[in-house]
Order: sequence, then structure tokens, then C-alpha cells
Amino acid sequence: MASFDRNFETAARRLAMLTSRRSVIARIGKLLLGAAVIAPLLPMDRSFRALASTVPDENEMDPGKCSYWKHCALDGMLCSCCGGSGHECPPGTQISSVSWVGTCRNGRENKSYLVSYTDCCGRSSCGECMCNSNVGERPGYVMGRHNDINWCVANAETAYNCTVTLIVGVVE
Ligand code: ABN
Repeated sequence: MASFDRNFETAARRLAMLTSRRSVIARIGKLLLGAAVIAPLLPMDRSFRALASTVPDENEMDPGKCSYWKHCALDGMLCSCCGGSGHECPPGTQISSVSWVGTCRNGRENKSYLVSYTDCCGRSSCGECMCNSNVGERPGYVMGRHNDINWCVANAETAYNCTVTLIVGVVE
């Protein structure tokens, strides 16, 4: 072990005599700079970065769930659980003449949409699949930014049954 230490010391001293500290630092600097310049050019798969931002949770793609991407600003019951569908009122109800809108991101397309939440009116509350996601909602005293409202109040039949979700625009 002593001879190994001695040999190592001798080699280290020889190297120290041949090289200045400054030149070692300069070489390390050049190596780091070279790596930083060359690394981005290497043919490596970097697609995981894009995937991380676009692959949505599977619940975000299920229209029957409150976590469905289009339901991001919804406060109401899904008409698909009440005899209608995601975009059609149940038989015997009428679509409200006013509605609430929110901006929701479709994680699969990595695009945002303007989505309207329109109530179906004329029958009492369906009581199924209550969702309360409320992205972008503000308290009731912030006029026009509160969605806990029965939009059927503008209809002849004001009873609230459920809510349908429609895409009304693409956010560029
Ligand atoms: N827009 C859904 C709703 C209906 C009644 C009360 C609150 C919210």
C-alpha cells in the first residue's frame, strides 16, 4: 500500500510540475464549454419533454367524469347522467337562453377552447353527477365572474335540471 501511495504521489508531483493550476482550470473550462455546445446537437430522444406537457390524465378524456377537460369551469349536473348527453338536454327540458363560459385546455391537443355551460330547464334538478370545477370563477360579489347561478331564470320555465357543455370557440 505504501508503494502505491508513493507511486501516486510521484505521479501527482510530476503532473503538478508539468502543468500550471491556471492551465488545468482553462482545460476544464474548455471541456465544459465544449460539452454545453455539443450536447444539444447529439441525436438524443428529447420528446419526453413534449410528452410531459401534452399527455393528459385519462380522466381528463372521459366525458362522463367531472374531471373531463371540457368540464373545467362547470358548476352543475352532467346532462349525460340525466337522460340527455354532453351536448343535448334531456327530453322534456328546454335549453336556457343565457349561459356561462369558461376557458378549458384539451391536454391531448394541447389547445384551449372557449366552452359554454348551458342549463336545461323545465324539470326539477336531476340530482346526478354534480360537478363543481369552477376554473376562473370568482366569488358572487364579482359581478359576471360567478357561475353558481341558475341560468334558467331567463326562461319561461325556471326549474333547473342539468347542464350541457358546448365548444363555442378556439383560444388562439
Ligand atoms: N348553472 C347551474 C346551477 C343551477 C342552479 C343553481 C346553481 C347552479
